[in-house]
Amino acid sequence: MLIKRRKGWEIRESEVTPESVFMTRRSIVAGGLSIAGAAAFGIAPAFAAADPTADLYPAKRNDAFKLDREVTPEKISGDYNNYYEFSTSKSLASLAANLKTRPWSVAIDGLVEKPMTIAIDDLIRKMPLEERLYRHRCVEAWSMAVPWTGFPLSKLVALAKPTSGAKYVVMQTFMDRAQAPGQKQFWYPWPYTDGLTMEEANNDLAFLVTGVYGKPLGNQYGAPIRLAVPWKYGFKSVKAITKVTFAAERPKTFWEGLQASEYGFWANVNPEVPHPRWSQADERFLTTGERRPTLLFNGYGDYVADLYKDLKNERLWA
Ligand SMILES: Nc1nc2c(c(=O)[nH]1)N[C@H]1C(S)=C(S)[C@@H](COP(=O)(O)O)O[C@H]1N2
Ligand SMILES: [Mo]
Repeated sequence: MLIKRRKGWEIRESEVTPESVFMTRRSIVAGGLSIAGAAAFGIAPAFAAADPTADLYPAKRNDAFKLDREVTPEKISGDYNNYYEFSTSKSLASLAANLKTRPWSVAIDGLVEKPMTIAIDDLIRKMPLEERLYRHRCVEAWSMAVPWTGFPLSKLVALAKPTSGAKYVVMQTFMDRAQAPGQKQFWYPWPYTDGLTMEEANNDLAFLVTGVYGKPLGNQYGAPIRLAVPWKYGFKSVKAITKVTFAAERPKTFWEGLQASEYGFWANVNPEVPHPRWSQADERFLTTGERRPTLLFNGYGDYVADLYKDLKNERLWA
């Protein structure tokens, strides 16, 4: 039997969702703007139109999470990223745009009732998506504020059904040297790995992100799924997660593997504890360059301070 299948470019515009993507496709057709060029301007490249979950965005905003500043414009946050798999420079969106984010699956293993591998679109559709305005503070002192869309990490923990021996949740980024040129640099301890205690993972603030600015997540932000733990320095927020492992032991993280004296497991934001090579007293807004005093736990102490009250002997701040 002959089945007439429409080619990708034959899809009617009305079937393609977000307006910005539609606009981008048109300007590509009309103006010959390249995909890499579009990505460099922080615009979703044309093939993002194929995101199978695009209909879920924008999700309803959860108003419990308030900002004390303006949202950072997408043009700025989308062209100033840390993603060492692609580059150690910040302007890497056009490189990250090359990552194939479908098909994609997330393996859940370790100390769980039943290990599983779940296709990303099945996972996203199982979860209650919401939008949250979060601050983000990099250990390098720059900061931004963005509207993430996603779901609480605690919902993934519940899906995974960890056994009582599980004390940590470990998250790992994809590993593919052919797609991620940075991974050819063998002196980095790839794959990128970080983790949280079970209590941290179940805290309401710990958020798995699948979208931003009311659209599916752009590759430079860590598509198709990344973590956001806004009371910690940004390096804890693992991008492009392919594996979530429940473990009895504290994991060795990517940054500990590189430089344990400077980047520890806890990495909670604290203005009074300097990085060995610079002060953490201020943060610098990406939008304006304005400096402001850093807040303890990046301003999220009401949510998380209790997690640490019995951990006085731990190096909680770096
Ligand atoms: N896999 C991976 N995840 C990562 C990083 C990285 O290099 N690789 N950089 C981290 C750092 S240092 C920060 S500040 C944030 C940056 O997130 P953003 O680019 O969305 O602002 O991602 C974090 N997650
Ligand atoms: Mo960072």
